Amino acid sequence: MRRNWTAAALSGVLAVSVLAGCGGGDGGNGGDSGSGNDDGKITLGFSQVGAESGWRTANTKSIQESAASAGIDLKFSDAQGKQENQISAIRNFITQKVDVIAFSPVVTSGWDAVLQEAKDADIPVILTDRAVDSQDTSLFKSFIGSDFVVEGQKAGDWLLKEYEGKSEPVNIVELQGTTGSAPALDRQKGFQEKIATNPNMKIVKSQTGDFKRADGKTVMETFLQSTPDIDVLYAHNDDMGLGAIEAIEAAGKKPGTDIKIITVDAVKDGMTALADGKINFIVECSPLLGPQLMELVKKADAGEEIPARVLTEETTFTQEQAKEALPTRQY
Ligand code: GZL
Ligand code: ZN
Repeated sequence: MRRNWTAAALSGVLAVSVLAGCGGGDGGNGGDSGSGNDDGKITLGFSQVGAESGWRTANTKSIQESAASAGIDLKFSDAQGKQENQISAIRNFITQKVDVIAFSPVVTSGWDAVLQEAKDADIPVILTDRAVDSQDTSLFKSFIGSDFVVEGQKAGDWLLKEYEGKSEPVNIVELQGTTGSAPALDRQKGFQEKIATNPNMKIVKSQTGDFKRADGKTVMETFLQSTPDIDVLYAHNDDMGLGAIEAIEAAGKKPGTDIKIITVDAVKDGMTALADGKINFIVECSPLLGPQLMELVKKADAGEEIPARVLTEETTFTQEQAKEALPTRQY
């Protein structure tokens, strides 16, 4: 239900202003009947990346639960990691005349055309979790998500402290997230700029594991076969780190001791491995974006201004902190 009434219209004959409000206000927006439910509820079309990791599962749960508790009618689509599926889902939402569209773009580029179509249909779009590289920021109302460069910097800072005052070479292998995705690009950038300040540190291998546990395992196996002395693994998410741990143990090495491991996310499985000493440090990336997203959706539907950037609160965990946090961990 699009509510972009002006105060004047509201003070008029409500029945007329409701119709006029829907057709009038910002020069006509096709009204609210398009989304097929005139029960006054907001209809939100959400296109999710997929179900590739524990983080994604927790993120989906947060969005679905918070839509329900906000009384928002959620049309949810899972793209199985494919951009073309997200683009067609967004086109479907436009055809269905949903009130608001939100999505987590699997990769940063290739969105301008479909975002322009949503804008032409006067449907506000909110980006969640991952960003796009569109230069035209009028194509979306807001981006709510983490600063992945900062996450990479936090990982790098911990490693610099870990090797402070030591002089031996530090050979690092890196499991990158999905190629072309904002988290993979920026977590790599943030980490690299930090370790560049220590000449002993070198990333000797770097390859994508697509944020998936199975891929993290197979890529780590190739790293172990080709690189005799690996001191550190930096994995862009817990799931790939957990897969790598299986490969490290199969090679007869102790994860967290023979090879120090840093990951990002802090989902339950990662935090458990951290508490067990198999991971050394985790940078949190909160998936619980649902409640804040629904607030933004309500404002966007009402035609209110919303902040262009909403940064998620998140922290970091050592092994000790993981032991304390685990019992009350929501995801
Ligand atoms: C980060 C999110 C990433 C997670 C991965 O906000 O996009 O995608 O770090 C997930 O676990 O697959
Ligand atoms: Zn070494």
